[in-house]
Amino acid sequence: MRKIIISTIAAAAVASSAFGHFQMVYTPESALEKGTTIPLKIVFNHPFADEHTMDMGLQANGKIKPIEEFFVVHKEEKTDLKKDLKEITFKGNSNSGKAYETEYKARKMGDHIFVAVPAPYYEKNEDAYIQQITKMMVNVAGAPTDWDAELGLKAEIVPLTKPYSIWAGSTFSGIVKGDGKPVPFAEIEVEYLNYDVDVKNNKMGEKAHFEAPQDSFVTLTIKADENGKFTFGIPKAGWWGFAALGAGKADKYDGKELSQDAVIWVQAKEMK
Ligand SMILES: [Cu+2]
Repeated sequence: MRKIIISTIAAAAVASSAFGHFQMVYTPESALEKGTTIPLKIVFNHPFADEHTMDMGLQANGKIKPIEEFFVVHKEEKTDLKKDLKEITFKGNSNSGKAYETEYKARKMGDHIFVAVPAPYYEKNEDAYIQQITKMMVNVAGAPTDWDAELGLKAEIVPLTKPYSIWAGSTFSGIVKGDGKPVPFAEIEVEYLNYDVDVKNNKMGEKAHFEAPQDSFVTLTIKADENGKFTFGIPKAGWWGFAALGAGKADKYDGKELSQDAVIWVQAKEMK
């Protein structure tokens, strides 16, 4: 019991150092009618307020480290996509950041799970690193194949709800895992992608969709239960990001504190 109390406090300490950062792996549409080529943007920002776009892989010495891994899993087969990535500058509403893009031929029916493992990012304000291991998936033609797979990532949210078929007003559930083990009482930040993404020009739209009535609504915080499981009610259609802070075991990098987070993106649709 004592151990649990200590780890809860430790998680809270990490939370304040990594507030509202979200690694995005973005494509406009996750539930595709048929096979097609889709754009993918890998951007590290704050999706609700869009007040800061981070340079992915920024180190304490000011250098940029390239992304560590980017791959897709389809019918249990892993395909490397890192070699296809192009470096881009992505323009947010207050600054620009170093990011990546590619296109992917989502031809085969079923689920295509994208995984990005960025190099740790140095957050100067907190003198600490953040590494957000991120999952996003698309489905072609409706038949499920891989969506609930556990991929054995160092930090991972395993979905219990199909991330591409969620009605607005329903819920999303998942299990937070670190090195394959559930993370009890994991702290999870939840943010809404509050702007359109201009995939042609690699920039955020200028108009926010919703306003936060108070600061605590910008980055919502929920906690997993004792088995690492959580459920969140999705109020509106669009993309929602979940970041389980410090879910991974690694807590040091380059002689500094590291928060190794598990991120997943889900897309809800309006009933109409
Ligand atoms: Cu930031």
